[in-house]
Amino acid sequence: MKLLISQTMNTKSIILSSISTLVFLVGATELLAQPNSNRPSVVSGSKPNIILMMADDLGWGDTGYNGHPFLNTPNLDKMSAEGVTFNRFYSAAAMCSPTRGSVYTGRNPYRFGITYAMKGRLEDTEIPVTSVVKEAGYTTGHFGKWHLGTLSRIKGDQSRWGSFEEDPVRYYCPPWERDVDVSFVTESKVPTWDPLLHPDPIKGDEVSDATFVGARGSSYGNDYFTGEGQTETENMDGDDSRVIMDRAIPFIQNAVKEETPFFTVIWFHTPHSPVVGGDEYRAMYKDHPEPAQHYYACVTAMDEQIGRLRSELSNLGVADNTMLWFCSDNGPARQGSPRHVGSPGHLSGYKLSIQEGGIRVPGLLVWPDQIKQPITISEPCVTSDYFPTILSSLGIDLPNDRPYDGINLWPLIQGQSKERTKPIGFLNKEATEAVWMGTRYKLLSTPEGDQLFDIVNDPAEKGDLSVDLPSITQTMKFELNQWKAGVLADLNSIP
Ligand SMILES: [Ca+2]
Repeated sequence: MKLLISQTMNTKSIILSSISTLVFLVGATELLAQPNSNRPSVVSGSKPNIILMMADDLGWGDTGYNGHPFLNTPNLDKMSAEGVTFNRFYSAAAMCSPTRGSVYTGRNPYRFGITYAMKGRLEDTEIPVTSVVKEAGYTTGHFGKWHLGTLSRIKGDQSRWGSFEEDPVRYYCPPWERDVDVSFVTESKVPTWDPLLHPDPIKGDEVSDATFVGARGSSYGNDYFTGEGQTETENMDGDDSRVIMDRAIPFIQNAVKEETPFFTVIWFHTPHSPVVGGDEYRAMYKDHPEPAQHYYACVTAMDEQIGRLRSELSNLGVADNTMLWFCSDNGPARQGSPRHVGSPGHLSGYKLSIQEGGIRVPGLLVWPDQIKQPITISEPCVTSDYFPTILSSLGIDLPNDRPYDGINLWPLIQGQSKERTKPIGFLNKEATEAVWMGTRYKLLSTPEGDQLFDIVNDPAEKGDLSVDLPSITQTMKFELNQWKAGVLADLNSIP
């Protein structure tokens, strides 16, 4: 089959053919298309709607269904009770932008230069999932955080730092130039309550958070864009998750009205800093310290909007034929603010660490047409898997001109496969630390040496087995080094 993907920004158009453009790279077998038997049966019928939701810095332990003692997340709990709960769902990185890049591309973010926040962009040479589904007849929308490039070319705009501030033209990459039909997006973080305005100063916040310096009620400095030079200012009060959902739902309603399958990305800012909770939600946690109330309040407010979305899908009669995914982009933040009280649950480490607490996050899927009863999957799965899994569900072969780090998850979900077919590689901010994640063992490689953990029986990474199990350690180290060399070669090839 042929898949024609036209890039709107540059003149480049990529024609992919499963025969003519097969390029043999390192690990070419991983480029082969998934057999048809690994697809859900829906591919022969109507096209399912697709919604990808993601929280920002929500920890593995920050949901009721994962055992939080008092945080109210009834709608996430309901998704867990009805669909697939991924016990070992990983963000591709321990921080924001890289994970987001993996969702759009199915590839490790180092392959295309998004190695940190405000660094890199969704390069023209990447194939965004939006381009693929648009080619398949979908209408596409992105609502909330973007973080995959600048949204304006103006220096000094949008509270930037790093590469985005140094060269906003080089990193200009808005969703409307990546086959997103309807955008309502911010370049980076905003307060989780009254998103356009500076909140009250947060006592104890580190002064290094420059975007916090501003009088209460003054402009926070980040805008919601709907197109080039177009920003929205109306209906921006209160809970930011509501503000986002107020745009996502009309997009879905319109798609249903026009009988067009929809692909919707909803990336909440919650519970990333500035963490601000509304009074009515804070009242639910009045027995807790004031800084913590804000965190729990904004998470519960986000959960409420997820419930609102599910009700709307039911009202529109499309809930059964919609796959609705949820995850977080990295583990909970613990630095910078007394309001950062997120929980990694029983795991060690936090955001920015490639210990489990920094990368293992809540992972959920409901799709009533295909998933009739609750399932728990304990194999490792990762945000890079969305791309191949979505393509498989539409009957589209993976492009075969580049390596993909993600795999098609349907065989695991449908019980045809009991084990993940290949390990997952992770790199930290400077690629000084790396992880090779297998089904049972996790190799953690740092400048101090290599550690091997039985991650099934020791999820808190307390007992290093590298001395006791030298053969497994050496094999995993060899595979990790091979993978890392390929990824860094891709990184170094970016102009
Ligand atoms: Ca994040």
